[in-house]
Amino acid sequence: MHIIFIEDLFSEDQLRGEPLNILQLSAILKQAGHVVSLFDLREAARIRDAIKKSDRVILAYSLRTGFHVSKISFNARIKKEFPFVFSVVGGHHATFSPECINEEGIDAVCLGEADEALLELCDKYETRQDVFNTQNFWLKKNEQIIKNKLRPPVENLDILPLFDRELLYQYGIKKDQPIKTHITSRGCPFSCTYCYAPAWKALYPGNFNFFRQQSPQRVIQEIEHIKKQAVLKFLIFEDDIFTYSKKWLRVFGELYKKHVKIPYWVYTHVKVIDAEVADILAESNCRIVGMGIESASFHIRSKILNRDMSNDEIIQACNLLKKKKIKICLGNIMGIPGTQLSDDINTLRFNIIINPDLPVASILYPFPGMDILKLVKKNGIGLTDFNQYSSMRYPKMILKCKQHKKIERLVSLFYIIVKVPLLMPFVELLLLVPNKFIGYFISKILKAITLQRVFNFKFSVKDYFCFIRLFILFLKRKEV
Ligand code: B12
Ligand code: SF4
Repeated sequence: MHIIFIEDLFSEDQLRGEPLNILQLSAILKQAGHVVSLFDLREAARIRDAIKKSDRVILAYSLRTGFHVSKISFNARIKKEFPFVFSVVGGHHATFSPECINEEGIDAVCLGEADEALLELCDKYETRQDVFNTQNFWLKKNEQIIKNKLRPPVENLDILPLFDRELLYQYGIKKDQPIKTHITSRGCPFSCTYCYAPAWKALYPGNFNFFRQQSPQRVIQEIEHIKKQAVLKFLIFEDDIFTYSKKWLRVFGELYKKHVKIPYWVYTHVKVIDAEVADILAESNCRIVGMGIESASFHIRSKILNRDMSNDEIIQACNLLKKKKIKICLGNIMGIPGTQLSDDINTLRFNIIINPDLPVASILYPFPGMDILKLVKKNGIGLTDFNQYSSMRYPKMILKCKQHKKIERLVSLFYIIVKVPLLMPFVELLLLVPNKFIGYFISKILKAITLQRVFNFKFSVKDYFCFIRLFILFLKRKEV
C-alpha cells in the first residue's frame, strides 16, 4: 500500500514554511512500515504514475480554510480517473468543516489530531479490515456518513518519531533553502475569540493539559536531525506561544546556546514576556519575536477578542525586547466586527509609536469553529462564502461592511505608513485611492529588506539563487 500526501509546496506561504503536520504524520506511518510519498499539487503526472504502480493507495491532504478549494477539486479529478483510491483529508479546515465529506471524491475526514488515528486507518486499510469504525474519522459509506468519536490527543510529544524531513528534502530546493522551521508544542493556553486554539481545546473536554511541548533535549535532537540532512542558517519556531513555560525556556536556552547557536525567530504573547525571558532569548541568539497586539483599543481587545492586556503591558514587553536588541514583529487585525475604520487607524497610530521592525496587518477571517463567528452571526453581519477564496494572498474582507474597500487599502498601506510616519496625516486621503496591488508589492519589497537584516546570516550566492528559484516556481504556478 502507498500513502501519498499532496501539498501546495510552492505557494507563497510555503516559500518560508514547511508542511510540518505532514512531516510528523509521515514519520509515524513510516515507523510502522508504511510507504509514504509527498508530491506537489501541480505534479499531476507524477501522482498518476505513483497511483498506477500500487493497487491500494491512500491520497492524503492537509486542509487550510481558503486553500482547501484547489485540493478538493484536484482530488475530485483524480478520483474520477482512479476510483479505487481512498481519499482522506485532515487539518483545521477538515476539523471545523467536516461536512466537506459530502464533496465529490472525499472518502474520509479526520477531526482533531491524527497521530494515532491516521496510522490506525492505514493499518486497517492495508489489511482490508473495516475502516468505518476508526475513531476521529467521518467516513462515506454508500449514501451514509459514519461519524466516529474523537480519541484523546497525544499527551507526550516526545514519544512521537522525529519529523520526517527527508520527505520534503527530496525536493533539492527545499533542502537548500537556508531557512527551516520547527514546532515544539501543541495547544495554546489562551483563548482569543478570533483563533482556533479554544475550539481545538473544546474538541477534547475533560481535565487535560492541552498545552504540550517537546522536551528541550528533544528539540535539539530535531534540529540536529535537520542539520544532518540539509542547509540550516536560520530557524523559525512556529509555536503559538514559545515562551509560555519559563522553566522550559531556561533549559532550552542553555542547550540551544551550547549545541545550536543558529539565529532564530519565535512567536509569543505579551503576557509571557519579562526581563528574564528577554534575556534568555537574546543570549540564545533569538533575532526576532512575533506577538499579536491586534488592536490599539483595550476595549476591543478585552471585550471582542478576549485578549486581556493593557497598552502599557504591550509597550513594556516591546521595550524589554528592544533593550536586548531583539527585533519585533507585531501582528494587527483590521476589520474586527463591531469596530470602525477609525479604530483601525488608531491601531496604525499605535504601531507608529511602538515602531516595530516588522508591523503586520491582516484582515479578520471569522472561519468555522472560531468564537468570533458567533458574534458575527448574532449581530447579523453578512459574510462572503469563504469557499470562493482559493487564495487569500491579497487583503480581502470576508465580513460585509460598508468600509471594506478602505480597510483593504489600509492593510496594503499599513507597513509603508508605519515605516514612513510622515504619511500619517494623509492617511484618510490615501485610503480614497485604489492601492491594493501597488501597496502589496511595495510592502513586500520593504519587508524583504527588513527580513534580510533580521535573518542576519551571510547569504551565499547559492542562497540567493535558491530564493530566486523558489520565487520563480511560485510565480509559475498554474491554477489547479
Ligand atoms: C506552521 C503553520 C503554518 C506554516 C506551514 C503550513 C503548513 N503547510 O504546514 C505557514 C507559515 C506556511 C502557514 C501558512 C498559513 N497558515 Co498556518 N499555521 C501554522 C501553525 C502555527 C502550526 C501548524 C502545525 O504544523 N502544527 C503542528 C502539527 C503537528 O499539528 P497540526 O497542523 O494541527 O496537524 C495535526 C492535525 O491537524 C491533523 N492533520 C493535519 N493535517 C492533516 C492531514 C491529514 C490527511 C490528516 C488525516 C490529519 C491531518 O493531524 C496532525 C497531527 O496530529 C498553525 C497554528 C497551530 N498551532 O496549529 C497555523 C494555522 C494552521 N494556519 C492557519 C492559517 C490561516 C494559515 C494561512 C492561511 C495564513 C495566511 N492568511 O496566509 C496560511 C496558509 C498556508 C497554506 N497554503 O496552506 C490557521 C488555519 C485556519 C484554518 N481554518 O485552516 C492556523 C490554525 C492558525 C490559526 N490559529 O488561525 N501556517
Ligand atoms: S494567543 Fe495566539 S494562538 Fe493562543 S489563542 Fe490567542 S491567537 Fe490563538
